[in-house]
Amino acid sequence: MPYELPPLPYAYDALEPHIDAETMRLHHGKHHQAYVDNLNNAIAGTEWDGRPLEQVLDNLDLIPEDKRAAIRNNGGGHANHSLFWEAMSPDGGGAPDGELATAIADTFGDLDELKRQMVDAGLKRFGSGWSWLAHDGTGLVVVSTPNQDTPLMDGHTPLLGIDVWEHAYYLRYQNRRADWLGAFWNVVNWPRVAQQLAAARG
Ligand code: MN3
Repeated sequence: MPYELPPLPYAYDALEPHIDAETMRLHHGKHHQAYVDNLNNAIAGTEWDGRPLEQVLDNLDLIPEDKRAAIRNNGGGHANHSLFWEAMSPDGGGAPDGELATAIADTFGDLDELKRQMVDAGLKRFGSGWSWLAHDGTGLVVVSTPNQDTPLMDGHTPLLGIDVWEHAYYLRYQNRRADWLGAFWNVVNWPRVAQQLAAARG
């Protein structure tokens, strides 16, 4: 069973004006599709074909060396974008509640400090990568990863990732990554982030 591009859970123009429809169309339909296709091509014929992606990405050292880089980059790309689409919503923004709000307050003091740390992590990521809120097994952490690396590769649970590849923002924001990182909070889907936290805590 090959990996598949998940349908976008809203229309391409649903996140306007914060993310433009053309960016969404290319990002989902071309970039993410390419990660899926390249992952399927790389993993075909290995014992890892069809395994849960989280399991593959947490065991990269066991992948045949000639396939490892392609599976790392494209498997990571598939996992990262699958969560990214769900972690945004046309009804997003605002503030989290419940256990997620409590965890953020306990770890960061308040939501503004979490945002500040994630924006900072995204701005400091040289080149392409992601800014993350993750659960490391004991609590919440903000980290950034290069390329399509994911906290899954460290056995951690990604709760929320912001894509800072230029393809995520360049059409609307050009070189202004800080503007993209600021606008993102208008579409963040906190209930979906809370689901990830609940899963991480088992
Ligand atoms: Mn991307």
